[in-house]
Amino acid sequence: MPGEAAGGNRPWHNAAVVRARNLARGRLTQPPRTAGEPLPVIALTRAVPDSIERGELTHLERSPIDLARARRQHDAYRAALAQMGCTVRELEPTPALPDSVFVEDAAVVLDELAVITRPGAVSRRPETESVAAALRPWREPGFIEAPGTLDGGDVLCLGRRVFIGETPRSDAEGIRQFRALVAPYGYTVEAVAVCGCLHLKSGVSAIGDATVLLNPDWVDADVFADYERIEVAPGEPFAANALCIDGRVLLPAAFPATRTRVEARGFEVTTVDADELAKAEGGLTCCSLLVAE
Ligand code: CIR
Repeated sequence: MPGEAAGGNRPWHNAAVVRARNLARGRLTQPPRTAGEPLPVIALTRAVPDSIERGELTHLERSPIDLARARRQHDAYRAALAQMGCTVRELEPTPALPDSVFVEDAAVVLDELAVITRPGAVSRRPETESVAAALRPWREPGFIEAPGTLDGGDVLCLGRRVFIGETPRSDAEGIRQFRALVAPYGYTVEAVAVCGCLHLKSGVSAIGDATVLLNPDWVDADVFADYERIEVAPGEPFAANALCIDGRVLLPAAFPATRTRVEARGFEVTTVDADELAKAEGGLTCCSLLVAE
């Protein structure tokens, strides 16, 4: 947990946080780090619960999940985050909540506050309480309240522009409430249609603040005309969900052709096997919450 920082009781407003934010967003404004030097970024994760096979599914047929393999892949994911410089911390396990490994959906962590969501799936609503408590030392919470719904997987932040997928999980009221919470800090919020996948970030993710990786079959590429766009390779529709930290990109190993495309645009790519959690409709961004210290 953070101690008293230079910013007094608002440690998230100090210069180190601005630096960390830029790192987390992939801006290469920092001098090269010594290999192994940690970033001021905490990655919160939560263990794969025994109950994961009973999780929500929207666009996939249910198929058996090999729990041991899912846990090995989750461990490798955590190791990759550490390798990328994050300090990885585990939230309290919640074995009875089948989708609780997908911590991204319970909160959206911005520099100034953490928006605690109200997930669209009723079974997922109990996940938020422990996430809110865990984030409290770093960020003031703001809450999405009934009747609004919002999943963190629908929220894509590119600098001060926030895009939110209007999906069965995130409704107009949830988006309205999110906008009201973040507008005082200078963020704008745009609702985006999503078709054919679970969340907005299943179809488009940020590679830094200036580039997006997207699947144009699921998300209208024109919405992101102001950004450099990289399209997923044919035959790899699920490759659009990548995690970018400090300009380095983490992609599932199952998408080599998309990896080649991302590398061709100058990004360093690391891969992890993630196909077991993908059976539960989870991608890479959804298994962590990144907090700039
Ligand atoms: C769900 O349907 O809610 C989970 N089975 C998967 C959530 C994945 N979350 C994400 O991509 N942000």
